[in-house]
Amino acid sequence: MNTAYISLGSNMGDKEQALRHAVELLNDHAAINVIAVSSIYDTDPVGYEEQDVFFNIVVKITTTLKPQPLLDVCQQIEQQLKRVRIVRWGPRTIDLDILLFNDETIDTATLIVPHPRMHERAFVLVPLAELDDATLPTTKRTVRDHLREIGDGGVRVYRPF
Ligand code: A4P
Ligand code: MG
Repeated sequence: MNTAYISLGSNMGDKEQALRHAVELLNDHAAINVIAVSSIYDTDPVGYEEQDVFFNIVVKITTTLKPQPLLDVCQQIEQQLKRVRIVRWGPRTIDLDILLFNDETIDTATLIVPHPRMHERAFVLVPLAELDDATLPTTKRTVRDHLREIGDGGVRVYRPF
C-alpha cells in the first residue's frame, strides 16, 4: 500500500463544489482511499496574478496504484470536471498535483515527484503541514522547515473541509 499527498486547487466557478466533487471522485476510485483532507484555504494567485483567488486543499490518500496510473486518475478527474486551460498558471476549474508518493523521488517525462515547486508555495505547504510534517526526499527538509523559510503570506483558512 502506498501513501501519497495530492494538492487540489480551483479558481473558477463554484470553487468549493469543484474541490468537494474532486475529492469524492478520488475516494470513489476502487484503488484509492482518502484518509485525510486539510481545511479549505483561500489563497492569492501565484505566478499569473490577474485572476481570481484560489481555493486550495491537500488530501492524504492510500492507494495500490503506482505513481503514473495515479497521475492518469488525477488527469481523468480534471477532464471530468471540465478543466479549461487557456493560460499556463491561469484560471482552472480544478488542478490536481501529486506532491509526495511514499518517500520516492520520480523524474520522468510526465511526472516529477516531489512536485518541483511545492517547497516554494505556501498554498501547498500550509495545508500539507496541517496533515503531516513530512520530510521531502529531494531537499531533506521538512514541510515546516520550508514554511518557516517562505512564510505563510497570502494563505488564509476559509473553513474546515
Ligand atoms: N506533471 C509533472 N509532475 C507532476 C506532478 N507531480 N503532479 C506534469 C501532476 N502533474 C505533474 O500540468 C502539466 C503537466 O505536468 C502534466 O501533464 C503532468 O504530466 P498541468 O496541471 O496540466 O498544467 P498547469 O497546472 O497549468 O501547469 P503546472 O506547471 O502544473 O502549474 P502548477 O505548478 O501546478 O501551478 N496559485 C494559487 N494560489 N493556488 C494554486 O493552486 N496553481 C497554479 C498552477 C499556479 N498558481 C496558483 C495555483
Ligand atoms: Mg498542475
